Amino acid sequence: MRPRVLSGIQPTGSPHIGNYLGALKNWAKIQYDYDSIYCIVDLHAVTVYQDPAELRAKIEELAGVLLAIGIDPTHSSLIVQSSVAAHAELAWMLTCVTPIGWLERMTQFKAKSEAQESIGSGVMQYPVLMAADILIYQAAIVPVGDDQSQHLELTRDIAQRFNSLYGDTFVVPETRLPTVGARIMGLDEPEKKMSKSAAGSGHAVSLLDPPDVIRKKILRATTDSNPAVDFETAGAGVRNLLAIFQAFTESTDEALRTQFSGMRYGDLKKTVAEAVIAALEPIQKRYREITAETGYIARVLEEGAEKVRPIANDTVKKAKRAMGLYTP
Ligand code: ATP
Ligand code: LTN
Repeated sequence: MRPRVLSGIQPTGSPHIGNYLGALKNWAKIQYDYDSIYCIVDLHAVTVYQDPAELRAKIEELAGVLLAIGIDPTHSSLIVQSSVAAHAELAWMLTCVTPIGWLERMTQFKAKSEAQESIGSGVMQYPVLMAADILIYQAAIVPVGDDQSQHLELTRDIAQRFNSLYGDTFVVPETRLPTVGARIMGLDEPEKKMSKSAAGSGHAVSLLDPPDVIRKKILRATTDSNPAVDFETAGAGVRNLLAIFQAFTESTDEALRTQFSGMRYGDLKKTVAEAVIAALEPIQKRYREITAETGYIARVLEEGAEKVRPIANDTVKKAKRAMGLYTP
């Protein structure tokens, strides 16, 4: 049997080029070599308040985008996390083997808990649920962006701890990062990672942004006080634009240097904007086709869930047995 791949994305905000270059592009690429399951993690989204009607709409929109970027339901299972109840069940079992200290150390937890006065305890449990998403399918490989590396390390620790307490139950998964584009930065704030939930209209390029919006956002991107590209001294903003271009066009380091060394920032931005527009055009076209077909997305999600439920239920049964929980 082919090794299994699992990854997830939250249905919050609009998926952007950081999500695409850090994770989604890889998902589409590796689905032909592995048994792949891709998950819209709505239970993770509600760790912070979401408007119910908006969340519902975002789940379908995201499913449409995932199909449009090339997730092929005849090769991969595309699922919504809450439609496979066993994720939440396994998360409880894993919660019980996870020391609180491990969760308090997570940088995402620290950032989220410092930003708000009162938070739901789900914000702390977030990485345990993520571990459940992965371990429940015995996934060997998890393709994500760099910001998820710490959560993946925690998943490995949880799997190893469970295995050593209760006997070999879970595959210990490996993180798969892209070589270029693992951490795309905000266009307006190149010190911060591009994020769906960040405020500011110039922060992220959404995968569904029309060409004139993409152009405007990239032309306004923060650079530095140099006039033109110098690979030795370029600041974070310029390095980010170069990374976006390289990841979209798959240029080699050498080709990138030849093309951009000494190029004025105005021209750099125009070149990057046109490359992004060209890469997103076929995705947007497919998105329009997919969403025009009534009922297609709902069908794909239902078939996906049906296909993976037996795998998830098997693992839960195995984990219950290992822990001595009642399994008739
Ligand atoms: P939010 O801001 O709501 O947390 P997000 O933009 O961080 O959203 P997620 O749904 O948390 O998006 O992440 C989906 C995938 O995209 C993950 O694999 C994550 O590592 C990757 N990813 C997110 N942001 C970036 C980025 N700026 N660069 C590269 N990869 C990213
Ligand atoms: N926490 C992840 C989303 C996520 C995920 C997963 C990623 C939830 N479950 C399982 C990989 C595997 C994020 O991108 N913020």
